Amino acid sequence: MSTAHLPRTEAEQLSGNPAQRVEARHQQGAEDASREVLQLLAPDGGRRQNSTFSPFAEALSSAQLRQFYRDMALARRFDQEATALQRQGELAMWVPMVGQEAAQVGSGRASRPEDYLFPTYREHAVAMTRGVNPSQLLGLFRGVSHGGWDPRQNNFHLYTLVLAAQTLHAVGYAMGVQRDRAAGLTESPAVLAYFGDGSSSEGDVHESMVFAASFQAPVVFFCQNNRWAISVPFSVQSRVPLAQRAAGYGFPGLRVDGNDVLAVYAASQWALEHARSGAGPVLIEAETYRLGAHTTADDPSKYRGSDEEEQWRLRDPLLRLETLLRAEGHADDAFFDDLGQEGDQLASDVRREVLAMVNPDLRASFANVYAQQHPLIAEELAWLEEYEAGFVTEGE
Ligand SMILES: Cc1ncc(C[n+]2csc(CCOP(=O)(O)OP(=O)(O)O)c2C)c(N)n1
Repeated sequence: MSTAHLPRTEAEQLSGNPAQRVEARHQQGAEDASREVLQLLAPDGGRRQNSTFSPFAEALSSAQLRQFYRDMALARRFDQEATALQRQGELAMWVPMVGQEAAQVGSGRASRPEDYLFPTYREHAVAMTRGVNPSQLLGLFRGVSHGGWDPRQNNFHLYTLVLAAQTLHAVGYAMGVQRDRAAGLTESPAVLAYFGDGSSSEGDVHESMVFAASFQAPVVFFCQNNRWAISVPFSVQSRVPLAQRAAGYGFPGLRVDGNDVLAVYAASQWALEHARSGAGPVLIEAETYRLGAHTTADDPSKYRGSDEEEQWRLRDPLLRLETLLRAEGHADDAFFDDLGQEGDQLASDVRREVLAMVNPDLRASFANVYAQQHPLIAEELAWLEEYEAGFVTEGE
């Protein structure tokens, strides 16, 4: 049927372009919902009040506030060094997280040592709050390791490159925790699963949320909405803020200013306590921004404007915490100067440790496939050895 003679609505008459009308509706919706974003530390460095969440932030000591800043500053310095290493050909690729420090440090610091965290591949600052040596994060990107650290040492799982797969692992783990608790084997750990706005479109996220809700699993889904899934903007991933999706599964969703470390910490503490208490899952959407490229193989100027980046630079999570620390007298120039030196020392340690990494013995991979000897593996190993013996070595 042709629509040429159908009566046009008032909105259609105002704007002949359907795409523009949809975009206008989205923007209106986003503006309305933005009033509900939890913020406890405004971009100007001033505190904001919220009856539920402020108590978590107000309980923080001077030392803890300084620790948050230190975590963010060292993670940023580490990230810059890793980018430099990649540019010098020492890493095959790097996944920068500059801009997302508050979302990562606030949530990481809210977790307890007994909690178990499942990252994607950009959670370097979270890893550092859990005590993972930053150099170990680089083995994967240098190509000398399939992982780089022992997840059980810090209850921080290996990076997952298959988007959203770890949300299923996290829920399975949380269901295991639930059973351990029922059997009196553990106290009450919670599970934290990280994923991005693009990953929210994966079926795995939907399945994991259905299972988590059905089984009341003690898991917190933590989405860093950094606005871009490589070159695809958030507006393509969802018609509503992601936090609103939680209602459809039947658990709470919190929408948080992801560049506000106090709000992220408070929301994460609240959510982890909720999960630990047996009340079931929570979804946190931390609204933040990836200031750099998706990876060092990507050029964001091809798909987004520098004006957008500039707007987000004004919301830098480090600057606003620095303003608070100085205004409330928690830190002075000496603190920031010392931290600068500590960052340079960290960067030089990381560089030294990365350059000293040795290539793994390929044979070790064959030893880890099955718990016991398997004829197929033995056959493949024999083939490899014969193949390598076929090369003439230098000097022969
Ligand atoms: C299952 C799967 N599909 C596609 C990809 C390719 N891919 C890698 S990163 C990425 C975008 C991810 O965006 P988001 O989840 O928002 O996380 P971000 O990288 O922005 O932190 C895509 C599509 C992948 N790694 N895994």
